[in-house]
Amino acid sequence: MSKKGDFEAVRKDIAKLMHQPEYDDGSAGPVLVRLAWHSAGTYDAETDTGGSNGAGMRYEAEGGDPANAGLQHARVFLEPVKEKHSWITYADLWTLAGVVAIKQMGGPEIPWKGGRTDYVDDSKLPPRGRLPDGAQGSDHLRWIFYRMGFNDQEIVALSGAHNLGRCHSDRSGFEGAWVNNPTRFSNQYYRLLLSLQWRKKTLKNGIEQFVNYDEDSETELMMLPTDIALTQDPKFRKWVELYARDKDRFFEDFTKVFDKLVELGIQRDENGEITNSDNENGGYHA
Ligand code: ZEM
Repeated sequence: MSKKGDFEAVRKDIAKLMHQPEYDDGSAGPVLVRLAWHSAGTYDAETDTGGSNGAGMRYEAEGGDPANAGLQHARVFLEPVKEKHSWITYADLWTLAGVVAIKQMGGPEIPWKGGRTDYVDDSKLPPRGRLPDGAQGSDHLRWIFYRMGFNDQEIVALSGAHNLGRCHSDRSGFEGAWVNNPTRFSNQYYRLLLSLQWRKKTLKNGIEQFVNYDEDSETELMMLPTDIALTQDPKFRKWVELYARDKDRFFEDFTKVFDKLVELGIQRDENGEITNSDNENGGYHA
């Protein structure tokens, strides 16, 4: 148990659980980043619903969304941290875990502020279907991410998270990793998008993805149709080209956009206190 508000202590314990020899590529990092993203990526700016506040994924309505398949692994990894630092809310823990994981995997230091609550306001529950579908193209990406308030540059910068982790046939139906070292944060994803030949492959389950087989290393890398769309749409492509050649610029832009992602729907006063968390006043502790 740490003192309430000692986020440093929590960060240390998250960093300690990163190494998972029995799990994917030996690391909990990528799935923790995906948990943070999916907890926040339900936001809808127009109705001010969804977002990381409330940690709605603990409940079936959101947690059972097929788009969230596999994220229970991330939540289970974090459970001992929650037990030890019981004062932290899940909404803070999940977003902080994403930020710590990115740093631990060699990525940038992303600013992070706490204060989210775990109170769920029924009227703000996001409907299913708000997270992107990898089988789609650029229109779909714009429709999903503009809803959250992101622009084309931000969509491409956020997609750089696909430097990390892999697809699992029993979760999304897609299969494989985007890069050779999927636990090292870098701009390799953009470089491979542009430098390799990607051909369409239909998996045994009927799902189509793009693959590149490298004879020398005998490894097959993959891209989702939405990843390939970033190279085919000229407005997206110019950012892919920039991030492929300028890693520092990618790190800088990724930092800003990931910070924006985990703050979606959260209003703070000048002291950084969240002013719109539903807690005692109106929300209920689900
Ligand atoms: Zn992902 N993502 N994502 N993503 N993602 C997967 C895995 C990971 C899309 C998508 O369909 C998928 C963002 C954006 C988008 C991560 C981070 C971020 C998988 C594989 C799919 C299918 C899931 C599986 O089978 O386990 C689509 C269509 C996106 C639209 C652009 C953004 C934004 C992210 C963070 C900023 C990460 C880290 C993973 C790897 C997870 C893991 O378990 O290894």
